[in-house]
Amino acid sequence: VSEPVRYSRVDDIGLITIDNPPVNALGVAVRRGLLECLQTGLEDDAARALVLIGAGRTFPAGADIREFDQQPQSPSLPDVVAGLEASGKLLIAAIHGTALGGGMEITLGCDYRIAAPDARMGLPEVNLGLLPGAGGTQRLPRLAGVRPALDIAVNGRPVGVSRLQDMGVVDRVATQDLQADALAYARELAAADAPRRPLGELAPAAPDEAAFDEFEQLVARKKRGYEAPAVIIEAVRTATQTAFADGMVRERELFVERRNSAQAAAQRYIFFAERKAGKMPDIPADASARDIRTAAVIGAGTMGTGIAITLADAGLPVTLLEQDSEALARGRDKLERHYRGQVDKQRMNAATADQRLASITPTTDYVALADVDLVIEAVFEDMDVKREVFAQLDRHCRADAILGTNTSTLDVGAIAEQTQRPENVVGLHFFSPAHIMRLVEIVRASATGDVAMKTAAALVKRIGKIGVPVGVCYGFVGNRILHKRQAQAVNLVTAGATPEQVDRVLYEFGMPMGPLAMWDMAGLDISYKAREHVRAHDPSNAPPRNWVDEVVEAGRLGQKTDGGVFDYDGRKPVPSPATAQHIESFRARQGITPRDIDDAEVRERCLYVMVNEACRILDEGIAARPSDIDVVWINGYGFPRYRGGPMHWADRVGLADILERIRHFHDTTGDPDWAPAPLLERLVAEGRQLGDLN
Ligand code: 3H9
Repeated sequence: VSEPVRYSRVDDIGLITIDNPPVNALGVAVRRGLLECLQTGLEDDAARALVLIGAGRTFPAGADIREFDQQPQSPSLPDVVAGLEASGKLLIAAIHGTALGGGMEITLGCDYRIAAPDARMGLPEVNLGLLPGAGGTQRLPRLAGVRPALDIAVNGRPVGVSRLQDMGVVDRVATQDLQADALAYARELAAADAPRRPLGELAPAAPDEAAFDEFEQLVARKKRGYEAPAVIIEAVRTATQTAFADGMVRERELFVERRNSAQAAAQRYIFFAERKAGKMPDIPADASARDIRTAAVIGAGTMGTGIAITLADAGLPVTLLEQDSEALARGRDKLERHYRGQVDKQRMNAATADQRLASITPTTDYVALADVDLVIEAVFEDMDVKREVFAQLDRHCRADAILGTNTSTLDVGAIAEQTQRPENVVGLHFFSPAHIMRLVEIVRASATGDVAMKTAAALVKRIGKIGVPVGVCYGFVGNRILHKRQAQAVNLVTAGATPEQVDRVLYEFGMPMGPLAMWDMAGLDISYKAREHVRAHDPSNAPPRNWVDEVVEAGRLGQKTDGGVFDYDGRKPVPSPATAQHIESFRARQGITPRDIDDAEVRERCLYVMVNEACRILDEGIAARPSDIDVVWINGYGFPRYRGGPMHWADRVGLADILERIRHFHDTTGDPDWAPAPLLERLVAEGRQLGDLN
């Protein structure tokens, strides 16, 4: 077994190398090895200074997150950093890749920092419901000041070398080989008798009330419901008030409290769930993804242009096809507006924007697709239209090209049948706006081949999104569950709740917006048309009429008509007297006397119905594992990450309690949506949890 940390000497400089693939996480073996190698280096009389570097792709990307669910083992990371800081020799960190969390904190225990030009550093603990716990909240403000420390630790986003230099975190940038440059730098510092620089010996950081105020407001506005950000601010404030040793004690207390919190457990869980989501155990390892060098998008509407932007931003040349030149020109306008906006907001320089735009080639001719590797169709959601597109694609595209459809409701298998290559047809369900939302459901029809699935998954990862493989059913995983929740929102109002109450309860639970406001945003007419379609063509499955049908028929379609379920004050939903009228008259005609509905019932009905439907989805094999459903709902619908997703949350509530309420709602409403899912009944009978199926 190779040692995860090793010591060597290059002429007169000692070199400590951390070698723990894939990301040099600071597990217990690394922590022990670090202290041992440090000792060796200190005792090595021929070493005038020591350099600390990571092997492989990165400097340590942080603590080993898996250890947070286990008994802590010594030495702790704060002790390791303290050991480095107390070193009797000059210690230089040589940083490449992503020095994150504990990785960045280790560099703060060193005297000097040299970085590769494309290195990044950050404190992403906040994303795991934690605060930096190895001195980051105490050393960084002392080194860089309160504002940069808050920026890095509260936002949790890694920053690049030029900003790190401005902050005084990075002292020098490597010009050629990092290791060689770091050794030379160490030699230079030793020759100049450069002073050691232990940050822990500095006085408290200068307070910056304006920065504290600003970040407190930011947290209230943008991190609603999350506990860690405010704790990070508190820890940084401590760094301005107390001696270093006391600050470290406080940081430790806060860290242990956070590490043991339900939010941190949920956020850890979802960190690994997102990485597991793309893994498809049923696909043999020898099925390899096809190389994708060029792509095409069919349809230049909102979805199509969003997808084209995403592909172009990932460096793929894109052909964008529309049926006529007017539609194409409108699409082109959208793209231009988007990239101009990026430049205006300083997210991109003009040259990059021009280059991205130039990498999207508009066309109206399918012949232009003769040589593309992958196509994503994003035309109007209508089976006949899609069939026609796929017949064309089949005629013009290479036989081995992968053909994706962005349908959200149609049967991917039926679309695939239009082609001579159903094994190369796959669903790629993006969420709107496609260039922002991270989720893509990768839909596998019965004929979809392993190679198409692997290729789609690789592409989704490459464009920076999270792909979740799902099976074919109406609405796939996300929207199928959504429809059940929306129906409960409507039924709750019919029974006596107000739309405001339903939305408030779900907002307070942590959803970004209530179910009814969300519907107004999407447009009430879309689901209305779907209901009417079933009523006309499949009367035995016809959904009963509801008050939302009447709101739509009165011309209130949502935000786009300045009112739907709610009226709008700008973009803020406010109670609508017109909707109240529709609800009242609907109830009267149905002979329903409204009753008082408490918030607990709203919450239970909207959320437990999701759990029940998710269990059906799992039983049918539409989703591979409960954690995939959590990934879908967090990244596609804004389910609060700190609750870990509906499945993780359900386990915390207790499946037995949930099942009891589901039975109660079934008995009292007779609604088939409340028929207990067999999987849920089995799990409760066996005393197991959804998490056991991951
Ligand atoms: C911390 O440091 C606390 C301290 O302040 C205080 C302590 C007292 N641990 O993401 P990828 C695995 S908190 C364990 O696919 P990429 C990952 O699961 C930590 N495992 O690669 C995956 O495994 P598999 C603060 C980890 O290139 C494999 O590595 N640090 C860890 O897309 C590859 O990962 C963070 O929060 C870890 N820390 O992205 C950083 N990190 O192959 C978390 C990764 O079996 N990590 N793995 O599926 C990241 O953000 C990304 O992994 C990184 C690479 C950007 C580094």
